Amino acid sequence: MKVLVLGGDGFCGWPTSLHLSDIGHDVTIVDNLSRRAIDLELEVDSLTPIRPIGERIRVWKELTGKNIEFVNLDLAQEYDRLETLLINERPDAIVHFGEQRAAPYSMRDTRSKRYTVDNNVRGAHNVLAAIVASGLDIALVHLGTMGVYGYGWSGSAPIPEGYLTVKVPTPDGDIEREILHPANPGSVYHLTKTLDQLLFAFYASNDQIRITDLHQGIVWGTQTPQTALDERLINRFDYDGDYGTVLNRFLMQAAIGHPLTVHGTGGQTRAFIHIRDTVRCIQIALENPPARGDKPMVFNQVTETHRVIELAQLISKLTGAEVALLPNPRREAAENELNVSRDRFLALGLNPTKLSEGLLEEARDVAERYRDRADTTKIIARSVWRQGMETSPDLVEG
Ligand code: NAD
Ligand code: USQ
Repeated sequence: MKVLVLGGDGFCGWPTSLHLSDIGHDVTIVDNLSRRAIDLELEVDSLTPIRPIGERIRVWKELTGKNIEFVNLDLAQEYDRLETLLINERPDAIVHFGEQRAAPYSMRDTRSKRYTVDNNVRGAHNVLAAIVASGLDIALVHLGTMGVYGYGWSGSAPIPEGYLTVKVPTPDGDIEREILHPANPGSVYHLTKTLDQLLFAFYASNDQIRITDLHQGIVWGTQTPQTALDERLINRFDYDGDYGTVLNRFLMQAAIGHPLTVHGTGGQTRAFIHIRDTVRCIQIALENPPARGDKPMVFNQVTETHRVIELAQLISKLTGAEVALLPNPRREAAENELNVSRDRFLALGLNPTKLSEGLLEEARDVAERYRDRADTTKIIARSVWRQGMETSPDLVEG
């Protein structure tokens, strides 16, 4: 299958590109390298030493004989080039990772809010419009987020995969309707994913585009079998206050002897998935597209749920790290339950990597190994959801 991987230089996109290439697909990465530019803007670097995209692709070819093409293109700004690319390349499928994905970055200031909306919503719409303009039957797999559902809705009932069946009272009695699960985003970034959902619903209905939206939980881990082949293929590992996600941050903090930065009480329950399972899920989604005319197919791409404080305690037990309870810079429920349906991927053969299996390997082979590359001034999350919520750096530094 010919596959375009949009955002294929990023944390999820790079290992997915290698995995798809490894199993025989013809992969072209499309990326404007904006994530690398944001590292420069934030004056921070991946904990792991990631190589330039050209070198990554050359090394992959040297080691495996397999070719990956790269196109430097801005999905949000360069519509005409995108349309021409689809017409020339005639891909069977597109996997769309190419969005600004950090909630804290999206809440930093007015500029980053506007950038996140412009980049993500325009990019997603350009992809859809270009598929229609190409006249080709290209299946689209998009990376959404568990955060579209929010964290206060379901109580003990599991969050369904995308859609809810509701009863609407009418004078003639109740009628049943299937609707998109109500959106409840917790950041401007998460808001863009809820807007994407409406774009997908429209284009699936109006133009019969085959669309799969993967509501992924927080990805942890770094390496896949392919990125581990050579250090020059290593995946990125974000640990800074904007892009670092909670579990990888805790692993890195433990490795350098920094207290684990729990926001609030740590009663927030979130969904998690290992990067090795992300790439398998993308493969499964590509192999099982919806039919033309179907509504967007939604999968909840998660394998486990945990409270933040439980993760901190687990890592503290493994490593002896201290746990620090910090004022929460975000506006989010202090505690929540999270019960998620995730039957589809399991039914299609996903065999998940458990936290209990992957954690030690990650701590030893990545966090410990590259600990000297850490810049400790970048650890505390400084982006606040509202004025006055600043985390005092004195609590953990000095
Ligand atoms: P990332 O920032 O590491 O990668 C995104 C890539 O897209 C980067 O290489 C970036 O340069 C590129 N990009 C961004 N805007 C672009 C544009 N306008 N044109 C071309 N390229 C562009 O992020 P990631 O962690 O790999 O996440 C990938 C996708 O998965 C995102 O859509 C994210 O919302 C989703 N997701 C990620 C996680 C996670 O924990 N990392 C969890 C759930 C969902
Ligand atoms: N948290 C801490 N301490 C930290 C960092 C985070 O307690 O040092 C808490 C946060 O306050 C939050 C939870 O951990 O309650 C998760 O934060 P996160 O930064 O790990 O994840 P989040 O901001 O939700 O975003 C990440 C990805 C995003 C993806 C999302 C999936 O960056 O792209 O969409 O996970 S989900 O959370 O399921 O919506």
